[in-house]
Amino acid sequence: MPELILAIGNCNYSSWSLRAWLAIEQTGLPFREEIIWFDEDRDRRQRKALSPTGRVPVLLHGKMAIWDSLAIGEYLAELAPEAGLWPDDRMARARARSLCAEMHAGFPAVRATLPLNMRRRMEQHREHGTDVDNEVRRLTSMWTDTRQMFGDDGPFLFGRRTLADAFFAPVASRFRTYGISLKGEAKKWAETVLNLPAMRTWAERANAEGHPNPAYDALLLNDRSGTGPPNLE
Ligand SMILES: N[C@@H](CCC(=O)N[C@@H](CS)C(=O)NCC(=O)O)C(=O)O
Repeated sequence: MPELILAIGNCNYSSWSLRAWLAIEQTGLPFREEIIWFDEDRDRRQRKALSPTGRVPVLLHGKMAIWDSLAIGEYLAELAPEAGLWPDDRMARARARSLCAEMHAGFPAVRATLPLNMRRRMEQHREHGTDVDNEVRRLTSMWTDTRQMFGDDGPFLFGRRTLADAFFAPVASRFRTYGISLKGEAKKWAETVLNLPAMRTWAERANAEGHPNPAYDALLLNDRSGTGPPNLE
């Protein structure tokens, strides 16, 4: 099989890279990483050379480029069916796909207001606004309902670990960063995912990698004056 290469951005800021990385890590397949630092590639030149959208993540496999986290997840699920990236049960699988699709297409307020910043924590409490609050309610109720309906066999959304956990893992990290507290099943799930060895590894890398983005870091200081590069969700 040709080598798998996953191009990603900064561990600290790139939530979509984290989703694809968790998925490929779950497959156990050997892969190589190509890191493209956002601050060193402001005009997207390196990313455009690899990815038709100029965005990461992109998975390179032989002559193929597979871009966009959802397509990457589907490709990896086909490449390594034994890894169980999707649940085995058809109804559970349909629900997992709905959840991933909703995450992929939705939650604009959380994405815009609470960007991933794994190594930082809010310095003082602040209200995030109605749109964020509504999305937080939707996220926590979907995690809770899914755990209650499908979570009997383990601590993840569908019991054992699937792509759905990878898709929401960056949200659990955002909630920790921005001081959004959780209860019950949602809290237990978030703790499970944040303590996954793979998540800890990614967080350690985020701590060590440098390449700070002052505009994003300023959001943690209640200073909203900075403007970050586009779409660093
Ligand atoms: N829908 C894409 C989103 C990819 C995306 O927006 N990636 C961000 C980093 S997390 C990016 O490359 N931003 C840089 C840019 O837009 O120039 C996916 O699911 O992979």
